[in-house]
Amino acid sequence: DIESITEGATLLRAFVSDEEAAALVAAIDTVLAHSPLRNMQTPGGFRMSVAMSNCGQFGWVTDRRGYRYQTLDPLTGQHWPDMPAAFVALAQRAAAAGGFAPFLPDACLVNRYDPGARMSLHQDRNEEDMQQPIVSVSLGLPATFLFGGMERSDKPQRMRLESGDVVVWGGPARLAFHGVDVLRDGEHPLTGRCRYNLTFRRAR
Ligand code: MD5
Ligand code: FE
Repeated sequence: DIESITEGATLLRAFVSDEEAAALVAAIDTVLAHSPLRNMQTPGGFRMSVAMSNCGQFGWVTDRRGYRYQTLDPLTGQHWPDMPAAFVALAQRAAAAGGFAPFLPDACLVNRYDPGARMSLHQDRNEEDMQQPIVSVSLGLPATFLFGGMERSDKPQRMRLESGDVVVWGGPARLAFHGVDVLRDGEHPLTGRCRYNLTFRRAR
């Protein structure tokens, strides 16, 4: 089913079937075999609790020098692996359902949350064209997503995101503050003790 979160943001509950989800996790494993997960450093010197990697032409990275997109994986010195065809197809299908066709993602950030991992409130503002949406796909353990407002001080709305849920973030919601609450321990048949989130972006 399709739910509007706010203007420009659409929640597609159970958009990914169990069968498609299993294929996505297999494709994630292939991506991670080339560009492994790592806990990046923030510019302030903190280690992120979410483990990250990327696929596609550009990858999002952070280190002491700042946040940015780059074509090379700093861990391997190689290009990020190609975006699997199943990723691109899903991102385009979801963007269309959210009213943002055509969408040609050139970056996919792979986030893995282990129990205890969280993402503090932030805005995604390293992409060139803020008219392009971000498509976010949740797999595995459920999470409490924090959807804030346009000011960091706005009290966030809490939303449970489950495996197979997809959110298309565009329009005025594109620059809203958001985060993910501490992941609770659990076991999921698809992923075991973790949550994956794929975020599809148009970086350039
Ligand atoms: C996650 N990841 O669940 C989220 C999903 C990230 C990140 O936040 O930066 O890797 S993406 C959620 C998102 C993107 C753009 C705008 C908004 C939410 N929003 O307006 O709330 O790992
Ligand atoms: Fe974000």
